[in-house]
Amino acid sequence: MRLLTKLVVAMAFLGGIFATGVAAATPASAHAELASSDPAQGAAVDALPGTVELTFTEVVGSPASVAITGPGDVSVADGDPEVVDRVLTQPVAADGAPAGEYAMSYRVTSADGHPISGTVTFTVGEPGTGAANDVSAAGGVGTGVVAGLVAALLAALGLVAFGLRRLVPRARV
Ligand SMILES: [Cu+2]
Repeated sequence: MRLLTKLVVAMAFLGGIFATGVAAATPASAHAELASSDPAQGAAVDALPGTVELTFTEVVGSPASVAITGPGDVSVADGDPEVVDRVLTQPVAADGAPAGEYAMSYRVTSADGHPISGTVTFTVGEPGTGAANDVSAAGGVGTGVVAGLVAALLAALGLVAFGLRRLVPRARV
């Protein structure tokens, strides 16, 4: 009977961890998030494009701003961004821009009035660095949640196994 009780407690524990993980993975609010960008996060492009685009999961609006900085803190955003529906377009002063790492730091207003912001980084004119394959920052949140869930489940299973190992020899005696 004690074994059964412990198993029930273990199952409830596992269920609790699973429910917590699902709750954490569900978006807490409905405001817009960055869906994609051009250049993409971690991309390596041959040359700085004349415009950059940021596409969001929902309609966004003003106030909106984008700062694009490159090597030596050079600023290449040229004028104000244009926001149409879910897409923000920012003109870029690309002529003579140096090669290297660039960061696009955006700030837009979600349909519910909340400001949202973030940074997309990419590399200009340095092919062969392997940076094009690095999309970890864009997709990292979902992967992190899954990894956390798996780790929690493994830990819980370890506790159950530990409990069974302690119980089973006693039951055989
Ligand atoms: Cu919101």
